Amino acid sequence: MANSSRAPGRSRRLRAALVVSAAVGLLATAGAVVLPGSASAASTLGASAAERGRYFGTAVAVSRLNDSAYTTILNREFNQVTAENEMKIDALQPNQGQFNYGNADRLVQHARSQNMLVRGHTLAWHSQQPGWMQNMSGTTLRNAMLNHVTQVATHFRGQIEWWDVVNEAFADGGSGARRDSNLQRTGNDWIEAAFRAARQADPNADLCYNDYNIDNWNDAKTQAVYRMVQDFKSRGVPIDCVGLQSHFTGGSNYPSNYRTTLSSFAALGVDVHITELDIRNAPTDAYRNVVNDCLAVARCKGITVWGIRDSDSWRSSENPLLFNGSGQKKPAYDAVLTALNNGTPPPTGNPTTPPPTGNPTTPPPGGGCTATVTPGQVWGDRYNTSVTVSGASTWSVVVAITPPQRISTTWSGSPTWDSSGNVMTMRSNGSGNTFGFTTMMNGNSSARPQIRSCTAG
Ligand code: 9MR
Repeated sequence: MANSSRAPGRSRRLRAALVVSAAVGLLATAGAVVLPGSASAASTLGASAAERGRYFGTAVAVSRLNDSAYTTILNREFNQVTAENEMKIDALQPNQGQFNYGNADRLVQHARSQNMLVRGHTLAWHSQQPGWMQNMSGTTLRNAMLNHVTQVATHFRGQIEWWDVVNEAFADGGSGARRDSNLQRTGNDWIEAAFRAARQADPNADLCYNDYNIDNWNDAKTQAVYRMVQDFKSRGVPIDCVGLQSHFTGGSNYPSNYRTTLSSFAALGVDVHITELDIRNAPTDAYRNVVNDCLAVARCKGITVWGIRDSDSWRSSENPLLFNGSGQKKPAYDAVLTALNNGTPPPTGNPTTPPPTGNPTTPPPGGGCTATVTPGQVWGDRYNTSVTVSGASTWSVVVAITPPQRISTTWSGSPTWDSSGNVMTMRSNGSGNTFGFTTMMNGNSSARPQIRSCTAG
């Protein structure tokens, strides 16, 4: 997440609520209400990931949104999307100074309508540059790149959870060097310049460096990216996350030290994301391992597969995805869902005994319902709470949080917030009479949520 210079803004809280609404929608679809901290078996990838504080997403080709079989799976299973090509430089600025946001905006609209989070991909890259940019060099190119970063991040401000600010800037092989490119030739500081411009344009988006073949901890390329992130953190360059593309296709396999790689990056103080996962022939073991590795690392925020059906894949002949060309779930799908469902929330600290139930319920006179708090699981940095309403089938419950604690995730209700972000009104949404939420302690481990009111109707 953000470094200390960033205010946890309203848009971030709204996006947190989006994660949850996605889970709610998915749970509602599945006809299940899942209590936090309890054994559960969500029936979709997104719902199961959300229960574990993660997202499960996919790359989307906007043209396929017209394919109802595709969109049905997308909307049912996933709570995060990445534009496969529509937010790349050539798509967004085909002619210098002429921006074309149509397809990208369509995806963002679709995501918002489905309460999905959006990963922006990608602001600066040596590939898929429009012709006019390919022909540039030196200061002219540097300025054009920074202008692109600024314009695009500004256009999407408030709608993008994470930006892949820079993509694939390191060379393959054993050199550990930067990849040669027109951008690299503008000076070694082009990457940090791009991150600074992105932060300025959209202070609430998390900013990621994204690359492939950085999965094996022993690879020179992995080590080189690690050293760059370490350097950025030490000098205050605004970087929040590292994306491991994890294309285990075309010759690169899932490495047994993958979890070490995830946790080593995380130990630098950045989140990690698995951003473009696909695995040749979709072996169940490798897919299961990736999920288990992510769940084992607290800062692994989620997994994005690079397409929905095998027929949608950039490497369709390798059948690397979770659904076959007919849209049916493959064994790898079942392996992933089971691994998610079996996963416990990440070990961010020693689980502690939940505080006594107490009696935090305060139904106001005439409210027409009663809200009863049940404390849930507690970790080092956060805890779950569930609230059960009795006496009404439609209701709104007002919950107050003591700052600096903050609710990061909710489920099985529709939340709105007051301007301070400390008071949440949760309304029933057809998911049953129990809703839940996760509260980040932010240094205050003793305060617990207070129910202010329960109102029927
Ligand atoms: O899947 C994308 C494919 O449709 C494009 O033709 C290709 C062009 O470079 O990019 C593919 O996506 C890439 C992603 O943007 C960055 N990491 C590697 C992905 C697979 O090539």
